[in-house]
Amino acid sequence: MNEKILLLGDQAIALGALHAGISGVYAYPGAPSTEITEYIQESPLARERGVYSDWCVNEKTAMEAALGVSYVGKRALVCMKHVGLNVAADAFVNSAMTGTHGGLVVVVADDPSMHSSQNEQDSRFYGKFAMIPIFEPANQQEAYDMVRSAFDLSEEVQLPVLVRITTRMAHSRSIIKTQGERQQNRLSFPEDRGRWVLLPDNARRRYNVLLAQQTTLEKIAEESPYNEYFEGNNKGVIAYGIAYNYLMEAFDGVCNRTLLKISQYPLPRKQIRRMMKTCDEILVLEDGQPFVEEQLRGLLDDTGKIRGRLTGEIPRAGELNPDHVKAALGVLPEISFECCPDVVPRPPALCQGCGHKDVYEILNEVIKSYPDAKVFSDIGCYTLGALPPFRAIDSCVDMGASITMAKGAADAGLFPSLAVIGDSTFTHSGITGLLDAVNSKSNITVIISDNLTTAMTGGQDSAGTGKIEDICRGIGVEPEHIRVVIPIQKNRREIEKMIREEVQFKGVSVIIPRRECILMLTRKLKMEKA
Ligand SMILES: Cc1ncc(C[n+]2csc(CCOP(=O)(O)OP(=O)(O)O)c2C)c(N)n1
Repeated sequence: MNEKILLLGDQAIALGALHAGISGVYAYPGAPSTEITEYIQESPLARERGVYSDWCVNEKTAMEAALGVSYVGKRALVCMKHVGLNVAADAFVNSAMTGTHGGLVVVVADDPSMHSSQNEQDSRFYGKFAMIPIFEPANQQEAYDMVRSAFDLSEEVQLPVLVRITTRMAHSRSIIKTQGERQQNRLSFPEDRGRWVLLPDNARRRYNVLLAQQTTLEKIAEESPYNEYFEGNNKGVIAYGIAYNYLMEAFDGVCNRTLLKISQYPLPRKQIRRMMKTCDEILVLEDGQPFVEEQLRGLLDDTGKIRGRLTGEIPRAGELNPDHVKAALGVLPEISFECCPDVVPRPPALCQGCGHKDVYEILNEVIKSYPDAKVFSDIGCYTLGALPPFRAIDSCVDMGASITMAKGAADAGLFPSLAVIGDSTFTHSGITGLLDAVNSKSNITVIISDNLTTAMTGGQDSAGTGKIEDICRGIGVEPEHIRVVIPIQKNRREIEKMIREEVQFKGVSVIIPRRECILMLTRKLKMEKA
């Protein structure tokens, strides 16, 4: 049934995947990708069709589970934010070596300008690195359509396909015209067993297959309906993904320059060569890093024709926006997308009634007695402990790094060396670091600030709920040094004493202040009342 629905880019991808006949979505939350999985989790169609959609412990487990689905012939969608692909990278790159059986599509949402991220890395590098096809939608309709095309291509070439989007695509809405609903695949098994066992002999054979496939993939991209060439004057523009949308906006849909719209990679070399021959200057518009611009310029850039982020026409860092495109084309903006200068920026803050606040107040009190104390922390709501009034943490690098950095610093002689990590981050990547610390008897005090949810990304279930003490015990933390407490002002003295005792203990200790996230609690009470 063809319908017209208003959807976010993320939701368009979710619906596209459901209509393309997925059997499961595998994901760990992270802005701006979270809404894809949430849409599937709330979809009556997904429920009716028994589509699997629980949150995974991290992006790597998500990627591997999806590869398992593909192995048995069914279609799987994997979703994550860009930094999640660093976590999933081992499985992701090697899935190009095994190849796929059922369709496997990996959606990665990049966050240029770092609206809610630690960096602005561009996932297209990973797609090229793994040598798999990449799709990059120019608008929400393409996002919807492309997911099906990506599943089709994945099944045709037996490779995973990367769909790369950026924040603006993920989080803006447009009307989508849907296609019909396709059935899920039946269970079936790959014929070539060897390709799934990446022993060196098999891996070498598979790598040659992957290399040989590159010509086919380029040919497919060359003929793709998502890549289009429009004849114009001797000034050329190549626009990738959402940049094409901004370009059309700049010219009200009518542009007299020679245009190349690219939404499918590997790069269609013939079309680019054609533009190189006919145009004196080529402006490269891409949201993210100068991934293509760098390839086109080459190391020597002796043509001087290629313009973009590297030559200053577009700012080197940050999200691309319609203003940048207009400025680069010499078109004056009518409305500006820059922030209104009169709006005073408000730094984010921990909520009133948040348990993390009590933890930091008490921790700061203890730390006053230790001038050398360092608190390595992690990613979650509790990262806001870096800001005033707390200024309680010294680091936030990548998920799980709190425990391992504290271990390294303690190994190097720091005392006291503390870590503060959230419950979801602990199960995502903290567990293995804690095992390292236990094995080497490092002298660290770990605070797992447990609010029973993944609050930062909107309150998804946290994989460790009800299991954290058992996990710590299982890893080998001494039971008398795993201490649970409720972080409320009434318990302030008790918690302070507890932290002091555990700091003095020479070895690994874990303190678990546990109190439900105030937002989740309020939401739950409201629902109960309703
Ligand atoms: C590799 C990676 N995946 C996902 C994210 C997005 N993200 C940021 S914090 C967070 C989890 C926070 O949950 P928790 O540790 O329980 O802390 P809380 O926010 O509940 O205080 C997630 C999923 C990220 N920054 N990096």
